[in-house]
Amino acid sequence: MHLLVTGGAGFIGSNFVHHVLEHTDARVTVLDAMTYAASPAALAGLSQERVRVVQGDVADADLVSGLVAQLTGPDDAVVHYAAESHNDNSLRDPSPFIRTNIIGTYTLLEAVRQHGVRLHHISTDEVYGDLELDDPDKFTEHTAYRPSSPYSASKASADHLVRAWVRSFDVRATLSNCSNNYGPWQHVEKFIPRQITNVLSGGRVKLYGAGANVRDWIHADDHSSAVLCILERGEQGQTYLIGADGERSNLEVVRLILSLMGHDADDFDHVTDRAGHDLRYAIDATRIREELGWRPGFRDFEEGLQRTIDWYADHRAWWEPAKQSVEQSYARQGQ
Ligand code: NAD
Ligand code: TDX
Repeated sequence: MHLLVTGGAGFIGSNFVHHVLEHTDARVTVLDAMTYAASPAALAGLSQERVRVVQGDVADADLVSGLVAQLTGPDDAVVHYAAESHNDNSLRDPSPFIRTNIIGTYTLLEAVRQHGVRLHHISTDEVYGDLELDDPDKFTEHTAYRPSSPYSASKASADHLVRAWVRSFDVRATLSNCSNNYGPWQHVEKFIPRQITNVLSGGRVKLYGAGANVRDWIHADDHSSAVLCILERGEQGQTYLIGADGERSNLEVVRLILSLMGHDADDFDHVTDRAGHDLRYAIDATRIREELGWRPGFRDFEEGLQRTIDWYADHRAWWEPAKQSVEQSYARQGQ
């Protein structure tokens, strides 16, 4: 098997590359534009016989077509992670989100259509908008799309394009919408790494608004195992929601991080809330569990968080160069 993994130098894409190397005998080509969010270090030391890294833009039609044309085996596939991924950035400047997330996905769809190659498209639970805190129903594969931010609207657009290419052009594709990931190599702009590295660098923990917003946390390793499971056993044209029943309010997460790091759990700042801030995400992962037999490996969020804290404490040289400019940018927004 030969996989083309777009965005394979990012937080989740690089985790998937490691997962594939450990659990299959596949070869991997990574296509990544190496934006500010990429971590080439996350791919360092991997077998050069099995992993090739190509720096380039997923919206570059000639480049993408040439790479997709190399996927000639029956099980070969494109796994499409490449995206602009941070909501706060999409509120400051939506344009790269439109280009990468929408035009990039369109470019890839045209290439897999031309060459008859299978695609797995990586999406997010944010396409479904948000839930009330007391809503008994979680997101399912049948929930209507209701995205709130430029980021989630661009991901929703991409999902619609994939489904249209499946129906109109018989493109072989599967989709997955996953909940919030945490783990090693996540950029310090994101919630959990931001707070951990604030504590590690002597800064203050920053909670948007009152912190009542709920996210459904899953370890990136479990996202990767779910995607491989879909590649191996998923039904063409089908969508699978990926989640691990990890709902926590942001306030709970902040208090837990502070406690695990030996600080007073109330030693944080409330800062300006995010515009249009989604209240709650929650995934019902019944389909992937029952139809494909997938199960998450991480059962204890506290243990996964402790391991993540230890990882950031051990990898200062990786995150420190980005930390100051990220915090300056947040400070300009009162966050
Ligand atoms: P990330 O920002 O850490 O990584 C994105 C990667 O894509 C980077 O390596 C970047 O260089 C690359 N990239 C950006 N623009 C590109 C372009 N034009 N061409 C080629 N490569 C480009 O993001 P992530 O958190 O790893 O998310 C990966 C995917 O998973 C995204 O599609 C995201 O929407 C989805 N997702 C993320 C989460 C989460 O919690 N982080 C949850 C569900 C779904
Ligand atoms: O400093 C912060 N303080 C804070 O309270 C930051 C950066 C965030 N927050 C809040 C906002 C959210 O309610 O924490 C929550 C999580 O924020 P993010 O890490 O920015 O994630 P979110 O906006 O939920 O989106 C994430 O999950 C879905 C990923 O970034 C997306 O790529 C994915 O699609």
